[in-house]
Amino acid sequence: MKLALITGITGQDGSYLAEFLLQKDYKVIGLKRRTSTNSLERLGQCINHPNFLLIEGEISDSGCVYDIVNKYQPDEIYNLAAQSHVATSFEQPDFTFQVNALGPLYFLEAIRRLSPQSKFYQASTSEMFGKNYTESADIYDGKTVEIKYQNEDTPFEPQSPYAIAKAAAHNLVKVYRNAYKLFGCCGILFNHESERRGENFVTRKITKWIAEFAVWVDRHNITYQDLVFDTDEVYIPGRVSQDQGFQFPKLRLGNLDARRDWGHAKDYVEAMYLMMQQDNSDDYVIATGKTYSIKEFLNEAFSMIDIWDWNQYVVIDPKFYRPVDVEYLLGVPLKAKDQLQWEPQVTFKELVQLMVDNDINEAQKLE
Ligand code: NAP
Ligand code: G4F
Repeated sequence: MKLALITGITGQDGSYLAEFLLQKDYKVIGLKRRTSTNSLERLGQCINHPNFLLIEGEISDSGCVYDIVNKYQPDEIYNLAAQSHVATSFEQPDFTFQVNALGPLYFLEAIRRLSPQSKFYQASTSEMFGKNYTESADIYDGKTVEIKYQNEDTPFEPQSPYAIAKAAAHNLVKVYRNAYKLFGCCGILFNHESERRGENFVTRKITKWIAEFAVWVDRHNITYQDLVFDTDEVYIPGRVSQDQGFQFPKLRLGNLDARRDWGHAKDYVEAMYLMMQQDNSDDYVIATGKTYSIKEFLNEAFSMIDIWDWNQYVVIDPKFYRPVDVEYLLGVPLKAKDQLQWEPQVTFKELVQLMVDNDINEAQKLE
């Protein structure tokens, strides 16, 4: 039985990867940091599994990382723990760097010194490309069409403390791979979402708002045509506007023009596993090959509750703009397709539908 250590076990990817590896008959050790409240919501399917062990640890504490690697000598280490919110990294750059860059370094050192047979996976990110992309031209219907994309050969030009820290970790893995012949691979994953996505990432923020709004409309037995629009709220006319029950705050967002390549997290954790089963370690872009703007995500998500013009439900709030943003991401995962036989299964439309349906179910359970 193979032993895998997963850091970031309480996160979106950690929980899906743990389920995936348990199904493959691994023994899985999940590392969580100490928190004062329970953060095990995503681990419902693992927590009582006989081959699952939850341990406590902090990846920005070198001694802690050394002890864990030394004690368990895992066959595979998946380092998914991170301060993963790009906007937060502008507010907390020091903390972000400690967790996202030094954390992986401590694992690499621990492996080199204490457990050199352990394979290491690092959660790299498309954010490392920053504002950079590769351009090529193709002929379609006799016309020249410009294509902009990122793949393993596109140089990084990171635009945030988050991306700089991730790029540092990415390069460290390369150095340890070359210098010490460790098995260290990096998945350059483009955005991936799910029903378990954190609620302050844009997709989940949108689907959760839509679900709660749809349930609110339903509970008041009204139609969208009955509603009145204020600057910040939507409300039911003829009712006392100060009464919270009859008004609903609009959805507040920042930059709607940025484009992302969004896939489903379940597909992406399978790619992590496949990278670790190769004879030689390498880096792979994991993406869908399609890009959509936040506006297009809004179109799709609002259409699922039969709203075709969402403009009057959304407020642009400068608070959600970043000092600099990554405007364009479209990954070409050809290397993963050729070498790992990996392809994404869930389409953009299916992803949005899964998230909206899940959030409507959740909202209906609320009082
Ligand atoms: P997530 O849901 O935010 O999960 C992050 C995990 O890291 C959580 O379990 C968190 O614990 C843990 N963590 C944070 N700081 C820690 C620390 N100091 N010590 C130990 N654990 C710590 O992120 P995700 O979406 O699953 O992403 C997984 C990894 O992939 C991250 O490294 C992220 O940067 C990277 N990535 C994500 C995407 C994406 O689109 N999802 C794309 C590319 C790369 P708490 O629950 O206690 O906060
Ligand atoms: O959902 P986001 O916060 O994801 P972002 O910044 O792309 O980062 C995610 O994907 C990365 C992979 O490329 C991961 F490495 C990272 O860990 C994380 O999982 O923002 C997406 C876009 C941005 O352009 C942002 O400016 O949505 C825009 N946006 C507009 N309004 C918003 C909002 N983002 C958030 N979080 N909240 C808003 O209200």
